[in-house]
Amino acid sequence: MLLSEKESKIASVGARSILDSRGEETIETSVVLESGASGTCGVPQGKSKGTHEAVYISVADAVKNIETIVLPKLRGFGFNFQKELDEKLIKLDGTKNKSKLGANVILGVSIAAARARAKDVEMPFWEYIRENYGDSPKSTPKILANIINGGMHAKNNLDFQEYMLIPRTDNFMESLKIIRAVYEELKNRFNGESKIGDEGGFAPDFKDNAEPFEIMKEAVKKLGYESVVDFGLDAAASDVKRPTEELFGFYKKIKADFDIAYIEDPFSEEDFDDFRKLETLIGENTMIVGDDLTTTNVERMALAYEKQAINGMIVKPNQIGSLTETLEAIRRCRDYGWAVIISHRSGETMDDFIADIAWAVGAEGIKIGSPSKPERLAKYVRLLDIQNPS
Ligand code: 2PG
Ligand code: MG
Repeated sequence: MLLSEKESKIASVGARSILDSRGEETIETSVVLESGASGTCGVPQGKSKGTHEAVYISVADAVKNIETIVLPKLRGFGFNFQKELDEKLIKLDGTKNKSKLGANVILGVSIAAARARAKDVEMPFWEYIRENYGDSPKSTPKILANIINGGMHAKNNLDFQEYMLIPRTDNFMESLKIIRAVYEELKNRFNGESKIGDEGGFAPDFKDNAEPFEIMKEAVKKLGYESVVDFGLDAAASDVKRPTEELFGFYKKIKADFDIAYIEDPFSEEDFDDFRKLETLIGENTMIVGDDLTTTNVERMALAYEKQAINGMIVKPNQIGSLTETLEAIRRCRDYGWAVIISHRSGETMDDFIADIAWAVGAEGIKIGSPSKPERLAKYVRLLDIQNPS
C-alpha cells in the first residue's frame, strides 16, 4: 500500500515510567490509532551527553505533558506521512531545543506513532521508515560492538569510553558469532573477575589507554579473525582531561599499532579545528566521526561540514527528537558524503527501534554495545530478524 492511500487517525496517546538499563527512570510511550493498531517506544538516555543535544525533561513532567498537552491536541489527528505528525509535535513544543515538551516526549510519541502507523498500513517498521526516508539504502550496517568500556561508562582507569570490535561482514549472524567469540576469549583472559561497564563491555583497570587494543588484537589473532575485523574507539573526548597534543600522539600511535578504522569524538565538542587536523592526517582510511560534536542537529552538522571536520557521523534519534528530524539529519549526511552510524545510548531500554532505522536507511554502521546485556542483545535480535525474517 502507498502511504498516501490511507490516513491513520490517533485515538489515544499515553506514557508511563519504566526503568532503563542503569535502573534509572525513563518513559515508555504508547499510541493507539482509531483502527486499533498501536505502537510503543521505550526512550533511551545518555550519560556522556553533548551540550547541544535536545533537552530531556523529568519523567513526571514528561508524563504530565503527554496527558495534558499532547493527548488533547493529537486525539483525532490524522496523518499519512510521519512528517505531518512530527511537525505538529515540533510546533506544539515551539522551542529550539525541545525544552517545553521535552525531547524524550517528542521521540517517544514520534516512534510509538510510527510503529502504530506501520502496522496500520501493514508494513514492517523498517519499510515504513524507508518510505518516509525516501531514498534507497546505501549499505548493510556493520555492527560496532563496544567490548571494553571506560570513561563515564565504567569505574576503571581508562580515559576513553568505548573500545570497539567491528566485524566487516554484512551478515549479522556471522558478525554476532565473531563478536561473541572475541568476548568469550576476553572473559577467559580476565578470568571471570572483571567488572562490566554500562554497555556490557569489560571494565577492569589497564596498564594504559592502549592496552585494551593490545588485548583485543591478541584475542582476534588467536581466533584467526585478523582479516575480518576492524577496531574502533569512541574517545568521548569532551569528558577527557588530556592535553590536545597528547591526544594527537595517542591517535597516531593506535593508528600505527592497531590500524584503527574508526575514531569517534577524538576531541572536545567545540574543537572543530582539531577534528579537521586529524581528518587531514588519517581520514583517508579512518572514519573520523562526530557525536557530541554534531548531536544529530543540522545546524551543528553545517558547522562541521564547513570546517571539513569529519567524514562520518553518529545519529542518535534522541539527540534531536523526532523520527522526521533524524531522517533529515541522515539525508544531510548523505549530501555531505559522510558515513552514517546509528547509535544506542548508554542508558537503554529493551526497545529496538534503532535497528529498524539503521536497516531502513542503509547506514554504514550501527553501534549497539556488547551482546551480553539484554537491552543490547535486543538490538542484535532485531537485526537478525530483519535480515532473516521467518
Ligand atoms: C556515546 C554514547 C553511546 P551516551 O557517547 O556514543 O555509546 O554514550 O549514551 O552516554 O552519550
Ligand atoms: Mg559517542
